[in-house]
Amino acid sequence: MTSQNLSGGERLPQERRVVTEIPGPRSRELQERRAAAVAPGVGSVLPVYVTDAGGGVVVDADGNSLIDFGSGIAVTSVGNANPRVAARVKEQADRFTHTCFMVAPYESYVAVCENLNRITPGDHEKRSILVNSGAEAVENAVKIARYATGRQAVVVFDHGYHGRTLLTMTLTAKNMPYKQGFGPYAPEVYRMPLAYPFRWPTGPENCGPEAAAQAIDQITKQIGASNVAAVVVEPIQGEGGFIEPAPGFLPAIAEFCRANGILFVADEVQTGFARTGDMFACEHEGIVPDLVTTAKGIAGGLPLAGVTGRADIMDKVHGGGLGGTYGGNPLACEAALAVLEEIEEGKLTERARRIGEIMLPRLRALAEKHEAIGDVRGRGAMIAIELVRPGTKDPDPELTAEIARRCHAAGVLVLTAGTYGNVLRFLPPLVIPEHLLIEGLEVIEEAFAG
Ligand code: PLZ
Repeated sequence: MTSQNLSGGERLPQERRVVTEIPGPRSRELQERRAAAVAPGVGSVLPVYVTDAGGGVVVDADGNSLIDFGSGIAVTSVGNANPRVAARVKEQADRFTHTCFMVAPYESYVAVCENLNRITPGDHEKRSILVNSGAEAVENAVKIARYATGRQAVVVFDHGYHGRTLLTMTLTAKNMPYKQGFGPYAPEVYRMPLAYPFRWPTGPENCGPEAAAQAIDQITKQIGASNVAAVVVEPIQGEGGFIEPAPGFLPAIAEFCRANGILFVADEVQTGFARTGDMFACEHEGIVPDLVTTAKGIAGGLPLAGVTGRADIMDKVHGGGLGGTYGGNPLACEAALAVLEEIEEGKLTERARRIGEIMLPRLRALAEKHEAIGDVRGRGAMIAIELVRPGTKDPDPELTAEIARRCHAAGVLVLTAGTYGNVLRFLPPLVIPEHLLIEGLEVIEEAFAG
């Protein structure tokens, strides 16, 4: 193929094309093969088997071309198989694929860390480490915070998601499917109320200050501030249902942390790299975290993640205390350098904002027509609607699954989320052509019409 210099958008027709049932016969055949080989504990939102993807579409083995409103869970923000990413990875693969940075280092790892130190919030001196997954990043952030503070307790929030390893599963709020049967969980993890505007008992206006006061009171009374190493929080809860904490909540928590020697860890794994219309979601309320965890959108689909933090904290850990065989793999680092160029040159924060400006008004208009839509929220290209039983705030996960099914059948790949499974979330690639974004919205509107 001569796809080297063509973007996915030019290489693949940017169209929704449904030529079989979804999943079609070829995908169903592969699904049968999979059932005999792959453990069923690993799920798939939509078992169409992918053969190609780029721009705003995912193409399957039956020749269907789906509009991508998922980006592989907020990963392929610069487009799938982005040509600059693909070229850099190919070029690197021809030179060397691995040395292990802990054995013999290479420049691209350093360059990725320099970039992370430059673009994460705050202009203080920073250091970074690279690892393989979001969970590993969060796990390392906790290790570093405990080391630097000499304290043990970690505070997390309702509706939080931080990964599937033993520690990060413990940090994660939701039992099914993440925790059920996988205990016992790690000790010294404490969960606090989150400022969830749509579900705050006294209304969204009071939510930020009240939730912060409750959380701070509980931390003080139940744990003791001086025992807390870190507060770990997603600036917008991802798997928890794209909950934007009410204004004032995060700044109040950050301020409390600062006053009590607690490290504020922003888990920007899902929200990072231009997704929300800022490079990092923390910037929205001017928060400067002590540590930031990143992954997903950082490397266009190559497995890479990072922890970036204040130099005085990061410098404390003894040499050899952090690492891993593949952390900062050279292919992934080259991909990340290409992604950062694409984001900055392509002004993708602006693209993300534009996506939000198109989606939010249309979804709000849809909510006017359908009582089942209780809330429309999100920032930039991280947008969700929460579904409830009409006239109540009771979650409606069945309708949510049904709407997702209708979208899938019509060739739009949407994801669900939420503690109650009643949130439809939209994470289009930031490079999605506008006509596909609008067509995807039309399909969602039709799915609600029945
Ligand atoms: N922190 C905020 O969103 C990953 C999980 C999908 P990994 N979210 C997608 C699933 O069901 O496993 C995530 C996140 C936030 C951490 C993580 C973990 O990142 O790269 O999946 O380990």
